[in-house]
Amino acid sequence: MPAQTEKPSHAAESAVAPAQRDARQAVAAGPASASRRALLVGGLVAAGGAAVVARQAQAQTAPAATGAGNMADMAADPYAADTGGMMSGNMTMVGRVDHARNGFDPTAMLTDWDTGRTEILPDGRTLRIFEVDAIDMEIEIAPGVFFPAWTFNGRVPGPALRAKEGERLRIIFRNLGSHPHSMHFHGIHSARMDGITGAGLIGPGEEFVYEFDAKPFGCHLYHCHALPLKRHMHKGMYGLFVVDPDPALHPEFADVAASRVLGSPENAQWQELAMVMNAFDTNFDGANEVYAVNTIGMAFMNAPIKIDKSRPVRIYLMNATEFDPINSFHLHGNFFDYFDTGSQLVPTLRTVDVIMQCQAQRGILEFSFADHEDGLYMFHAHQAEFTELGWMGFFDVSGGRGE
Ligand SMILES: [Cu+2]
Repeated sequence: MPAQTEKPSHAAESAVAPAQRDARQAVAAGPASASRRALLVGGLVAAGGAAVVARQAQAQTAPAATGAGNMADMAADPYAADTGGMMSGNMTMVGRVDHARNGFDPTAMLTDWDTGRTEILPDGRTLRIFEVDAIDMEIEIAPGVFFPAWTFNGRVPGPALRAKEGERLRIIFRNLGSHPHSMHFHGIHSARMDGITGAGLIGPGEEFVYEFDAKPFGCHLYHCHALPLKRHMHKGMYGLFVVDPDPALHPEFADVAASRVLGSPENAQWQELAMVMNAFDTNFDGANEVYAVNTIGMAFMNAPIKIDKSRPVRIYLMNATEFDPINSFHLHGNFFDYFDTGSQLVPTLRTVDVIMQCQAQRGILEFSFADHEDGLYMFHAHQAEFTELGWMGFFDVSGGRGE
């Protein structure tokens, strides 16, 4: 396996956008504790033209809460800067990421389930087949901030795979990247299918077929298990793996189970969203500079998620953040029920406004805005630093179907 160090390499150096390099040099002498905040804000200032000029356009369309501050006038460390007008605007990212160039859009990812293709096995069971390729790709994670990612199917997070309890799953994995990779599924499978060395970890140009039964139902994680693990993880090699419960196997909660089966009539009333909390260490110092849901910092500030308040909301939430021990999800103006791991049909927590997830933890959130006024309802990590570095968004709640 090619050696990869945790120190910045020449390859990593060259992959960092010029603006980032300039910013890093500017803050190189500063205290380590200030570096990642300074780097990001400094980087955005150094990105210059596009980011700063775009603020004008954004201010015309962004919700009032994001009102533009004068980022260009800020010192490298925002906490050392004059705080006049810094309530929110100065801490947000300005400009827009080019989703078309990336080839994926965080908004589209919310509902873009990959259900593969199916065949019927001789015993009558469904065989569900997914195809996943590991691909090296540079992606734009914040306006003007580029990151040399390793991806599953050219997107970060990887495809949100979705199956039904009891199906046989076959995942055809091809490594088109430059390093050894694997797919390690959290769930139940044989040792031969574990995605570790000798069990489906493959080199560039190789292919492996993982096969196992879809169980238990719930909201699971898959990720690459090549070493060094934290590097492969944070490079973008993770995704949601959702197994819908089979209502026939859960007669006491058949209605609840049916509501989770993608494509069922009971499921149709729900607004289901796939959200992966993630972050990026853009200067390879072992700390993150950009935080997000579905990769793009502040994506859902720029494009609030439309919610029809007559229909309940269900979020499949996962924490794929490396380097920081925990991440969290906080909802404004509302409370939600939480199903830890999603592998049960009654909530493990009821009526909560914040849920915390450590690395690799995941679960299902359910809530409704049925009795609320229309408006923009914020959600974000409750680690304020994560919020300011990109992990913040709005639900745009309005009238309901037909209004
Ligand atoms: Cu990998």
